[in-house]
Amino acid sequence: MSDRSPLHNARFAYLPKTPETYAAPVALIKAVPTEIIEPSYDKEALKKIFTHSYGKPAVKFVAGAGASAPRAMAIGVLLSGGPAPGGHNVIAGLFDGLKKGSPESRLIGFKGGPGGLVDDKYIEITAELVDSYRNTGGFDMVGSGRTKIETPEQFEKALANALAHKLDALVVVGGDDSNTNAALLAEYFASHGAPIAVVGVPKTIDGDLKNEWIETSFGFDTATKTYAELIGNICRDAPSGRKYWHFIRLMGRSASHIALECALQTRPNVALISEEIEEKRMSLSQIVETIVSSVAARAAKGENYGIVLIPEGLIEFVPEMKVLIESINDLLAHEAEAFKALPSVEAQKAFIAGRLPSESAALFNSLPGEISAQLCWDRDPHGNVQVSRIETEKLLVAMVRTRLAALAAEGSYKGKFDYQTHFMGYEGRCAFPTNFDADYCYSLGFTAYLLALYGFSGYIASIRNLAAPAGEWIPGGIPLVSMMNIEHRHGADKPVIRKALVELDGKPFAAFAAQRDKWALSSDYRLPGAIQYFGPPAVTDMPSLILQIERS
Ligand code: FBP
Repeated sequence: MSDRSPLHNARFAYLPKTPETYAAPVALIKAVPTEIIEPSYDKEALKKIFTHSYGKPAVKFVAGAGASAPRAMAIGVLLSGGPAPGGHNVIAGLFDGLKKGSPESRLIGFKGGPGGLVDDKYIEITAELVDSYRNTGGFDMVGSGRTKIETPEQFEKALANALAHKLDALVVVGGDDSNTNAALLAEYFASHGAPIAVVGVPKTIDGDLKNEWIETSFGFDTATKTYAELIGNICRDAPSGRKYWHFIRLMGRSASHIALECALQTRPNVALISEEIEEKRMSLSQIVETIVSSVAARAAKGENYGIVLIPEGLIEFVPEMKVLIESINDLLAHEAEAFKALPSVEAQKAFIAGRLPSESAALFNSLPGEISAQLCWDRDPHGNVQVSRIETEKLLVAMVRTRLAALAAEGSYKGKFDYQTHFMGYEGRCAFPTNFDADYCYSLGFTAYLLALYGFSGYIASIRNLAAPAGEWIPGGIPLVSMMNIEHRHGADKPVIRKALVELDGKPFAAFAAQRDKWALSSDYRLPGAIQYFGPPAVTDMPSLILQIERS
């Protein structure tokens, strides 16, 4: 790509800010073990599975003479799952750390995610390659994939390939499922006496890989700022044209952090939060009623326009839909062959409907045809329904229209309802990382290198104090097993990293809940504008509102 945009070229020159400690030579950065952190759930079961990784301490990196002299190392890195802005900077930070430790060190990139490790598809990562990706979005330097390493053969091949490359460490950049894989690989390598550290890096735009130690996953900042800019623009279009309600579905496979952040950024008339809907056991009709009451109240003021934000994962949090989806998942898992052999979508829908319990069948048959078809589409390799392909915004529009027509017939609604639907997801996953994500990712990569150098296997890189300037960030790592619990997946109990959902008693949700009734009627939207990369830090470097509120 020679004809690059001026911004693209300018981003190459950006020097990520890092914790102050990282300015020192590697030999003057030491690892200090701190407290033992245990998982919050299923301790006994996890202790039995992770005999090599359980009960280890957190670690932080501080200035001081290190115990391990930096040496020439070989590290493998792979990017896993959906792209998130900043992935290339993780590789840049890891590469620079390795070379700073010893110019003889090597970095191998496994192509296309975990599948690349199993099938031994790799590239040698050179300085020239890294330089052509610094501070840019995307995962295309080595590619990504969603292969789950689960069969004994896959584990054997992963180990054999890591040994053949004489790796000292493997760095897995991924979300909850991929880091679960990293924890299992670390345990497998250790139980086979292989001296290869496996280190995770917290990635996902969904923001659901977090806890006290992982303050945010990388990519969330850039993705939400990208969506918030677009939503802000629509918020300006709505009162300009005064004729549409905009139903905007936002990515986030399960948790509603993206929808919540965008709501805080833009102040829409309605923002649905899946976790609240589940907790209150709200039915689809009750959700529709929430939207309709804002539509009707605004129509009474002559404002036949507005903004509704819908988290992508909503559908799985509505109790009756959750039961339906689980029943379909079971059916598809057990009757996959018969289902796949059917000649048409209509035949597939009839097959499903005929085998569902009666209440779920009635709901399934009442859904608009395209939604019931989307619910039958293939699951991802981790068994999840692909919510990014289910057009919940269209389902809600159809139900809102029906309800408004009924109210109009009764004479209690006199407005005019017209709409536009939007889905925002892929637009934000490969954007040029914000300064925050560029800095954070580079520092995560460097931290992953230090964890590898000191042999902290089964750890995930952690950087704390993120609401402060980068120089004050606190780098370190925590054992992956401390984030795990046991969940029932594909008919069996499995150790997995627990997804961090929106906490309804947390400060960000409280900040939203305190304002939303006002926003339902108001047209005083907040306009975040486009991401800025150059300029005053108050404009360029502020982290997400959720992070700021949580750490305030
Ligand atoms: P990760 O959990 O791997 O980060 O991916 C998250 C995500 O971006 C979700 O928000 C979305 O539902 C999903 O990926 C879409 O996946 P795909 O890229 O396979 O369409």
